[in-house]
Amino acid sequence: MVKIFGHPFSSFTWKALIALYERDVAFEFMMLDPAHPENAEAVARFAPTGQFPVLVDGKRVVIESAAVIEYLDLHHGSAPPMVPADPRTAIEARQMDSVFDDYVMAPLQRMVAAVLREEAKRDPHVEGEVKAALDKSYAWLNAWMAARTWAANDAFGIADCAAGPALFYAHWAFPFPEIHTALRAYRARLLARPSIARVIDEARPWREYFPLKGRGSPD
Ligand SMILES: N[C@@H](CCC(=O)N[C@@H](CS)C(=O)NCC(=O)O)C(=O)O
Repeated sequence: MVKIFGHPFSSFTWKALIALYERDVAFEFMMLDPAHPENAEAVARFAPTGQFPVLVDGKRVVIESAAVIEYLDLHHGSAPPMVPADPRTAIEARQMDSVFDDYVMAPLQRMVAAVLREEAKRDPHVEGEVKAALDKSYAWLNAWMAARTWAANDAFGIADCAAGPALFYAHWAFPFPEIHTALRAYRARLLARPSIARVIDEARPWREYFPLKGRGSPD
């Protein structure tokens, strides 16, 4: 059985878990928390900076959420792949996966890191820069989603696995403007998808630890 190292409240762990649930793959969850220091030690060896999720399948170790999803497509589960088999079609799936990781999750992670820093060392420019970056991403994504149900290729796939956690947390911390109706509707569709509803539910016990929790509403 594959092992997944991660934490139930971590956005990139969600991304891998959503693919596991979509493809109905059995797995053992290797919790990264103070009660399991051996798991953190393993991840520190596996990944360059100890980031997660990490998948271990026998002797094979796969790091990076997108690579984990592509590995599952090839080796586990019988559902349609999260990255289309045709490389021409796969371009849009990978493009949109990167858009959510790089232009939604990355600025949000920057903001989280900024507020976790001790007050005297905080950079006062981060909030404005993050908000400006997210405003651009939200406007672009709202236009992109205007005529779409899912983010790429008219089918649920890797881009939606990335979008679920990215848009869940981003809207919680920096709510989408009311006028972005297509983006709001897409987030609602993502939250209603059973695989995504499941990761959201599993993460409920840790909600109070979200450092940006006071700004908006998660649901
Ligand atoms: N590019 C990585 C990003 C992974 C990532 O940022 N993981 C976060 C958890 S959501 C993490 O490991 N945070 C702990 C740390 O940075 O030390 C991926 O796609 O897997």
